[in-house]
Amino acid sequence: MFTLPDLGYDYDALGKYISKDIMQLHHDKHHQTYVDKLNAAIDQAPELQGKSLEELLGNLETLPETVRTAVRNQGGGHYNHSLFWQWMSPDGGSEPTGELASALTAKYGSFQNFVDEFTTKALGVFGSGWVWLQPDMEIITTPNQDTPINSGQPAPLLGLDVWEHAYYLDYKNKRDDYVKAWWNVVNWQFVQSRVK
Ligand code: MN3
Repeated sequence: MFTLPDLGYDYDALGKYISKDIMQLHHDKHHQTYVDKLNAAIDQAPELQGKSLEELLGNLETLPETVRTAVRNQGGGHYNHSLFWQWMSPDGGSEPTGELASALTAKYGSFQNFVDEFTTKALGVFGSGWVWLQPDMEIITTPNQDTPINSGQPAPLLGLDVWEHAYYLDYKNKRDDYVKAWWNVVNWQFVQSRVK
């Protein structure tokens, strides 16, 4: 059985950047639904019980066809959101330091250039999806709840949810304002902890 992880901070902790209403809806309703539907799919394929989310998502083609799409979508949703809550913090914002800062500067010329490029990719996602910073410092996007580990890529260092449910209550259709605000809550310590 998969379970909904705690946020790790209060619903209103991200203040003016991402409201309590969004955090409650996003965590308690959207994420909970991914967990519930993932568990329902695993119930249909008992041989998958006990497998980790990484094992399931990293081997989608080996799963029974009857549950493959559900695991991809609901399991991906659970995986992505479990990380997403940790990628934000009331103490977030500012810039990374150390090895990560050096790697980003080496790749993009400056931290601001990285932010600009990530933002451009976020605004370029058509419909629902995610933007990721990968360990090789490439920025990639995936549609829906797809996640880099589906396609055998390493786990992302950082990711941003650009589904409308992540911002519509606060920002309506203005994804650009949401992405701009989100940089103020990025938990660079957690991102850095994922650098191997
Ligand atoms: Mn979401």
